[in-house]
Amino acid sequence: MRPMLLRVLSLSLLALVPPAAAGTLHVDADLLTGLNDGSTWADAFQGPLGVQAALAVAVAGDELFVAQGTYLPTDTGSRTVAFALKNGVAIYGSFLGTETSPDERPPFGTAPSVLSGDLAGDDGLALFGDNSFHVVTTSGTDATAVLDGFEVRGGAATGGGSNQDRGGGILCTGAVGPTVRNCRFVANRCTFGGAAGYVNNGGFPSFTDCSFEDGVGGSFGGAFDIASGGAVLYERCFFRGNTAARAGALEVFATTGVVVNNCVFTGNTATGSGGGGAIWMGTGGNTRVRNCTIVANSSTVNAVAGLRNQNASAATVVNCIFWDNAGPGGAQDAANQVNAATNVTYSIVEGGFTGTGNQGADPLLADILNGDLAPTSASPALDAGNNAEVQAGTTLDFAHAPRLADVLGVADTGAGTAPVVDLGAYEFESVWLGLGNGLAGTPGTPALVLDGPLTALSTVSVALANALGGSTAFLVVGFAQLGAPFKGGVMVPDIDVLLPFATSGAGAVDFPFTWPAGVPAGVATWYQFWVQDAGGPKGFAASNGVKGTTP
Ligand SMILES: [Ca+2]
Ligand SMILES: [Ca+2]
Ligand SMILES: [Ca+2]
Repeated sequence: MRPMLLRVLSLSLLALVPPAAAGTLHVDADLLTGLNDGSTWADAFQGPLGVQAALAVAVAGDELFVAQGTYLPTDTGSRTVAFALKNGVAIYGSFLGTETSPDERPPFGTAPSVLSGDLAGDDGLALFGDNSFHVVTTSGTDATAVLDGFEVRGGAATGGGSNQDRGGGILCTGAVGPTVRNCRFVANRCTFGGAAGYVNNGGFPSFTDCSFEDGVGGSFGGAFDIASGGAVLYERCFFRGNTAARAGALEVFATTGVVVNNCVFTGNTATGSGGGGAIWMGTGGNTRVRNCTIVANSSTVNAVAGLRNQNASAATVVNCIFWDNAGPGGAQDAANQVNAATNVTYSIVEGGFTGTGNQGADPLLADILNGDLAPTSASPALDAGNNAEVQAGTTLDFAHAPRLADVLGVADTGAGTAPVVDLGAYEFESVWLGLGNGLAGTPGTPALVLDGPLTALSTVSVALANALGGSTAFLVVGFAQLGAPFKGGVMVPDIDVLLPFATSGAGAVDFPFTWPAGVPAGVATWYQFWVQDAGGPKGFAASNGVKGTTP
């Protein structure tokens, strides 16, 4: 190719490329070689200021891939500088530094990327005078501003300027709504409210699979203080070890639309007369607390150590567990769990509580002392919730197991059609779980029950009932869950094995088989019968799906 032609070609190619094309910007705090331009892992932005260097050039559509290591907002010592989220920019952390997609990252916590406000690196128990007022700020952001996979620590909102006394971890002032996932906010502090985060004036950030730990919250909200905010969402979040005068973990003040779903609150403390060891909500609003486990929180002055509601008249609490929350002197009566003004239904409250579906019985959690708050097989929380109050779109529980699962041997005492939701953040993980999705035929909906311990060479009994008599029923077995539309219903198993059976005159199929030896623990299989039945929408009826998991 002649030089002139090459030059013309190059110019024309340049004209086709936008000046700042969307792409991936790599960051690696510990890298010492390469071009420091973010183009690849080998040429990643380097050093503790690498995230800020990448953010400075990031445009909408960009993704930041940030390797493990500790990152600071500034090296000038200025406490007012923060990591400012940007619309259209997703910041992914906790890479090993070789991956090509966020999905390839190791489990969160394996290789943490830390956004630290401890500018002098000297925190210990007392040295916070150098720390950033806020670690993360969100001015002007919507849901396209994403923070995913970071530890956010060391924010110290202890200043006297505007908002400098609130939101040590993340500040959400105004109608901002960033998306925060897989983040661990730890050891943040403030003097006014919201050690991990402060939300006001219509802010609607969402937090999914996040934890808020060891926050020192000043007056209001050891983890979060929401004041006149919007539809803030906490989904599968963990609040532990936070402290404030009012609202040990979460304060919701004069705010409409907050949803707290599938969350765990434990070891939080309110130290003032406002109480609310885990949660305080007040002054209007319609906060919905759903499927939360609120256990072993405390209040040292006010009586209410679990959830205190002061005039949040439209707030509701459903499918929750309140247990071992301790008021002054360690008292653990009903009044120490939730105050009487609160609308609580389908929940376990220690000491009992007036409301439909409520129970006062011990939830029989696995090991409260050591922090295992999942229910055990005898727990009254199993299949005892109200399906109508399961948050729309929720498919997973706190532990990422199916949120709706039927414990086959346990009576459904809650409201709704099986599978009925359990109380608390965890759905019980039985060897056999019913997953619903039956499809009615001529006699109604076929019912499938599998039983047996799923140990080596044990017997598994398979029992189909309420199918069309004298027909053919296909047992579908899968090594994964499909959950796809099929013949007017839902095919639950991914189809790996298909076995035809003749149904009895009464519409039953019963057979045992021997579970093989050598199957490791935690292996799941899915089962469902599809029955030839002209009474079904497309010539078939289906049983509920069943999931078996080896112990
Ligand atoms: Ca410090
Ligand atoms: Ca259940
Ligand atoms: Ca059941």
